[in-house]
Amino acid sequence: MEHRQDTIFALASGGGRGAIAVVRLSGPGCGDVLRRVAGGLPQARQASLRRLRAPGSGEVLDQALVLWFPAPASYTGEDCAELHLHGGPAVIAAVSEALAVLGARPAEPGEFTRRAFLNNRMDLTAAEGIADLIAAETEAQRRQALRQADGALARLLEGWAARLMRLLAHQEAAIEFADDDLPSDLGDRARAGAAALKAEIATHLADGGQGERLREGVVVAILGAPNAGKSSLLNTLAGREAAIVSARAGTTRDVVEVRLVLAGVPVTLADTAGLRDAGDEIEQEGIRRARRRAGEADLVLAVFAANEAPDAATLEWAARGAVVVANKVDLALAPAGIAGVAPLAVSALTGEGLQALRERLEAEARRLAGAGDAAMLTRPRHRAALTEAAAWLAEAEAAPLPELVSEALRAALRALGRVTGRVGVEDVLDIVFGEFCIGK
Ligand SMILES: Nc1nc2c(ncn2[C@@H]2O[C@H](COP(=O)(O)OP(=O)(O)OP(=O)(O)O)[C@@H](O)[C@H]2O)c(=O)[nH]1
Ligand SMILES: [Mg+2]
Repeated sequence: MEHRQDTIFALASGGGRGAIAVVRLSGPGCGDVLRRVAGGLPQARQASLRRLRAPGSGEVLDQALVLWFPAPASYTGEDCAELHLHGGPAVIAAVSEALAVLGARPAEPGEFTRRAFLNNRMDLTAAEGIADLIAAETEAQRRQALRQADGALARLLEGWAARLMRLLAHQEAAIEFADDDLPSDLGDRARAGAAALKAEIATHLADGGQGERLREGVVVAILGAPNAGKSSLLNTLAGREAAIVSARAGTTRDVVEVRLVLAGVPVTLADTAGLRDAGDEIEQEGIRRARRRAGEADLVLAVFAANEAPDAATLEWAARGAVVVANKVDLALAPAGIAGVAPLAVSALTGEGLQALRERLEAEARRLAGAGDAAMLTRPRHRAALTEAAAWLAEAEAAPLPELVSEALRAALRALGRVTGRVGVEDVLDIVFGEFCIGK
């Protein structure tokens, strides 16, 4: 914040060689830099082809498309510019050098977006959405990030904040202007409003963590007895021989992970050592790792061989909501039900049932992580602040004195404001005076 008078620049496109490299600038010195390096200011928001020259020597450094975005209608809200250079490392280096000579400095990570936030071009959740959009690797992640960058979460939160602000205004009015001609049930209305808002926030908190999961990816662990065909299933789902398969029980020791995209959701599929009591110390360590991985996973695939009785671990995980898979149905029929649910009958060898297994995994991925098309909480800090806001609303609802209701509503508002980065309770008086015309 202390350096906001600086003019900053950075390579905005990826590193390495490319047809085009985009260098972006922001800050009060942008216009000056353009005049000196590009021979003048181009028309605002229109691409113009310019020769870029080194200050001093006047040597031509590149022929580039130059864009000029005067404040405040720019990404950062400051004067901004873009130089679309030829994408060679020497071009980028020479132009960067020229910009530095003219007094611009390299930007710090995230500094453009930070300035956009500080200049009220976006709230914190939109800034996070942009970071997520740049990091998005799958379709559902992209959708969720774009929605957040577009302000969907901010709008939800600001809607709640506006409601809360009115409740607070009513409550304050009831306290401050008790003798005036105000409706007598203002305090009751504030409490009822707090209860309704609390319930609404609670439904968003009860989203099963979908938004966070979609950002982070879903972890699915494959667990079961030795030789059940776990590694074979991992390989078919991954479409490559990621794990060693053999007829010997106890082949897999380490956890073998592959990354898949299912229903637009990034999924880490983890194959683990077959569970049994026998085996050497290496196998036993593998089994410990298997159990730990399953314990941390979002979903467990409990696999057993259809030609053998389901093992204890399969029965246990079935009871805990695992997806139960009977493999090797080319050798025997799968049992009708385990913990009351028919297992998915598959054969990693013949391919039977694998399409159904894949579809089931896609459905589970969607259930766990959503499709990215609602305004979701995507970070623990959103959840923490909303949990706090809901707690303060509960406090407001139950508070015995008007002043305490008021204080709890203020605290709830501050908690909400932390998520968007716009903490403000000053506007309360505007509402009080605007709505009730107190004192005219
Ligand atoms: N008939 C038949 N054989 C299978 C099938 N799936 C796997 N196998 C065979 O079963 C044996 C064990 O397969 P793996 O995939 O290594 O089994 P695993 O569960 O990973 O075994 P561990 O790593 O030892 O726990 C291998 O010989 C596979 O070829 C199947 O669907 N049908
Ligand atoms: Mg294995």
